[in-house]
Amino acid sequence: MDKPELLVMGVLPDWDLEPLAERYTLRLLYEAPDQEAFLAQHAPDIRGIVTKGEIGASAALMERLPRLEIVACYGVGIDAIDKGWCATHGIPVTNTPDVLTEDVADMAFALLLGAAREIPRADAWVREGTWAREGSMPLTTRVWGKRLGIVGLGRIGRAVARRAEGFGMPVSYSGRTRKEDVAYPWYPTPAALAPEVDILVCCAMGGPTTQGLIDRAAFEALRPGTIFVNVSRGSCCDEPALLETIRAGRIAFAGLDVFWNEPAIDPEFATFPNVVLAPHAASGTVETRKAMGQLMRDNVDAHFAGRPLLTEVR
Ligand code: 8YV
Repeated sequence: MDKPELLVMGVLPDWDLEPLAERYTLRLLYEAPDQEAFLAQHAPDIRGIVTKGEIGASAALMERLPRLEIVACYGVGIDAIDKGWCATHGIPVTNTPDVLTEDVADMAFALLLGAAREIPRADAWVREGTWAREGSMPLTTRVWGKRLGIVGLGRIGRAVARRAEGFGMPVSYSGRTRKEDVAYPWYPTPAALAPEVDILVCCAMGGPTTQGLIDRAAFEALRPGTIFVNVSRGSCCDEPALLETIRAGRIAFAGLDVFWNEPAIDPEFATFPNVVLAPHAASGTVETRKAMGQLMRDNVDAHFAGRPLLTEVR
């Protein structure tokens, strides 16, 4: 019997491609020199899409796949997948929750510490011989014990909160609804949360409901000297307002893993010495990426074997 054909939207590690290729015919869109011609040739036979958080799948693409049965996302955020189109057409969408939660929370703290304790500067200070020439580097900013606010207390937000407790930080959060199972103070909006904290970490999910969630009012409400971290989606922020707030010095330090225009981000971000940047890499450890790949493949296998999906997005 012919192997089902999968359209692979973005680069995946060999440890995922190889086992997939044993059971499926893989059509690697990202390798096609002419994607139009590639789709014209293969679209009629594609039965599954394998995509990534930051790439997704548009209605325009899926409209071209008459035999499409499943969209499997290698990532937890499915904001770039047209879920409405999938629902209308009865196409299940799967993602990879839980397996990446702790790494993303680690990255939030890595960015927080990296920015406030100025780790990139410290590294350069040693590497470039400034230490030996000029002595100690200037003092940095304390992190532990400061008030930490979380925008979006979902799985990742809660993992950030657990770490914050270990750092002796009073935690509060904003979200659409108050969570009954936590005692942290709740604020209905980021603008209400902003003036109450020293550190603001964005962990909200992406998509139309959170676009521009941390708006100009929220950035303007931050206390001067706030540290800002984003490990969710660039779209959750009013990015011009974020840039303005950094420029004005109200945000003293920022650690950013996500941006509006990835990977061609606004070049102004790279001009700030008080901002630590990462290339949407919060889930990017070998261990977690292997677990994400396994879960993505298990979902695809379950679908084609007629078994229940493991992590379907409802
Ligand atoms: C990416 C992510 O999917 O899980 C998400 O929502 O954004 C990331 O984990 C990852 O970069 C894989 O491409």
